[in-house]
Amino acid sequence: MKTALVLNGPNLNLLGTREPAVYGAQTLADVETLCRQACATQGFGLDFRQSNHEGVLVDWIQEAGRAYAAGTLAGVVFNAGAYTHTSVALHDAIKGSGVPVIELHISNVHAREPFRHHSYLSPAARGVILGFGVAGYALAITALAGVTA
Ligand code: CA2
Repeated sequence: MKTALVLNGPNLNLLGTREPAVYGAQTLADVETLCRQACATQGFGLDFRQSNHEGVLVDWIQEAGRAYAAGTLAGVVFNAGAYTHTSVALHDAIKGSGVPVIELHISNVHAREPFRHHSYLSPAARGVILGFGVAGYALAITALAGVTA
């Protein structure tokens, strides 16, 4: 059974505690449950992680590249949070890893402040899903099932 790695970046540990109008009322634990169900449907195991630290996220993408090359990982669903809009390091990590990454955003970043309109991740990502609330995580896992090398 292959694994889907779901990575969450800075402040996503606060999901469900503030800004429900933007991000909804579900917590990150709820999102993990939703992802587990979507993975079961696709025949994937789930590895679900969150970090507030850019370097940790870089390490996890590099680790994902090794697991993908070994054939144990289907790919990565990545909500990089605000690092989406700032991080050349995450762009480079995704490109260098060779692992298919689906960029995911809960909100429609293009309908928000201009500083959220640019993503350093999108050019390195296999695809992007945004604006569907936390349901987007399940959509991204379904999309991973259709991703081939
Ligand atoms: O829409 C998304 O998923 C974002 O990646 C969320 C990031 C934001 O910086 C991106 O522009 C879009 C922010 C995540 C912070 O989440 C919070 C949730 C509840 C309370 C406070 C922050």
